[in-house]
Amino acid sequence: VTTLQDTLAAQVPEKQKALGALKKEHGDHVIGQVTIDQCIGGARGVKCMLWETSNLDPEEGIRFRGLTIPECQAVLPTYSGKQGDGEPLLESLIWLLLTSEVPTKEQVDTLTAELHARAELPSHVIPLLNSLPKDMHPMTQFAIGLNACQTESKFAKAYADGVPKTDYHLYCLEDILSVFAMLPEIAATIYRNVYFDGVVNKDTSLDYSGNFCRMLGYDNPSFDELMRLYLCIHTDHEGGNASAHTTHLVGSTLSDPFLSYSAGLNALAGPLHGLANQEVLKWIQDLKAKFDAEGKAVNADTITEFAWDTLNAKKVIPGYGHAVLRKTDPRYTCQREFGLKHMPDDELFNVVETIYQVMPGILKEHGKVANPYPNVDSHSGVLLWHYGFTQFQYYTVLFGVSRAVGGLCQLYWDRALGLPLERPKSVTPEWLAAQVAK
Ligand code: NMX
Ligand code: MLT
Repeated sequence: VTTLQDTLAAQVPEKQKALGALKKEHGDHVIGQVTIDQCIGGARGVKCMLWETSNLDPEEGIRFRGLTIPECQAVLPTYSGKQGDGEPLLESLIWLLLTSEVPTKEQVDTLTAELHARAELPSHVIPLLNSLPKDMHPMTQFAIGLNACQTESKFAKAYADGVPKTDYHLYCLEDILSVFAMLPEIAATIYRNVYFDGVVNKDTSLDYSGNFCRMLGYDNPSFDELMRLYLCIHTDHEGGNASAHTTHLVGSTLSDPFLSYSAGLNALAGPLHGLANQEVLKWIQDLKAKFDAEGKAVNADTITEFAWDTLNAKKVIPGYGHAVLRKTDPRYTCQREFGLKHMPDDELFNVVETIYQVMPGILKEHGKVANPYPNVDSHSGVLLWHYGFTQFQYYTVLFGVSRAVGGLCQLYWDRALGLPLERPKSVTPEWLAAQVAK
């Protein structure tokens, strides 16, 4: 079986050569322009970052190394080993994002074994997590836990030992695999500490996601499948999203992968980004509480009333809108399909369906949003809730376990391709005014 390391070793020189030639021959080719709107408005649409692992089309949504989500579901190895029978394994997506190749089940099994073998946390980490206040947000605990694992960074040690920059990617790969391997136990320890007895049980005869479910305390094959789907679809969303961009930016200083992705987690913890999945569940619970108290049903009319209350209070509808997408997020669609298959009669699943029927019309009438359709976060929480995973303050941690894969597979290529420190130019308001006055 060809290992992940061998596959990458064969690819790196070719890619270095191709990128070097493109830069040398066409380095001054213009690929865009920047308006004052974009400069003030969060750099929407400004093309200034190289991203290997995925690309986001506003209409079609995400492609992982050229494959849509349904294509990944059709070709990537699953737990049973049969293509298309169940959800892809996260390990198969790691392989695809790193190498751009669809792995065999045998290759995926070697990666599963390697991740299990790397999973042991440094001895100071569990005591540290146990010492944190239970009311500290799980995302804060998660970033602390990962930062604390940085003592194990082979990249940081190699840099301190003076290895040549041409070898950085070898140590980066060591670290990113270790980060993937360590995240489930950090995440599960936080979940078990905050909501239960603190005990984390493992089953390493299972794949990455299945073992993670056991650590969290769930033993249900249908929930394992949900976790596989969940972890695959949240991995990557091209480079500009705040968590991936942060990881890339911090990594560009040659901060190691542990520190770089901890920074990415802090970006993910914002309510306009990953925390939106928590906010969606809170919104639905608040909606239900309000109309239960008034003796009214949750239906299209009451949802419409509640949505306008939210908008008139100058708050956002969580789970709707997107900086790039202009259609329903395919990550929403595949979760909806999972719900139709596994829980068609679930109460909250049907509330989300009704929200989907009315919300785009409301947001169009409101007239401000560029995209009135749902994003990934609009659906993820109710699927978890169905299995009894109701602690919605924790939901973003699951997103964080997954996003490590996109952010860090790219970080590997950042180092392999020798990408430089990221340092765009800022301008003052006076400079902008002077441009217009010219
Ligand atoms: N509800 C109400 N207003 C909205 C919404 C929404 N869901 N989405 C955008 N707007 C407003 C936005 O705040 C802005 O208002 P203003 O002019 O007063 O500043 C206006 O519409 C134009 O914004 P857009 O250009 O449509 O969106 P932008 O690219 O700036 O922001 C989001 C994208 C995702 C931050 C925004 O749509 C949003 O806040 N959505 C709700 C939070 C959410 O679901 N985030 C999760 C995104 C996915 N993820 O996992 O990261
Ligand atoms: C993501 O998955 O990162 C979000 O959809 C936000 C984004 O792409 O900007």
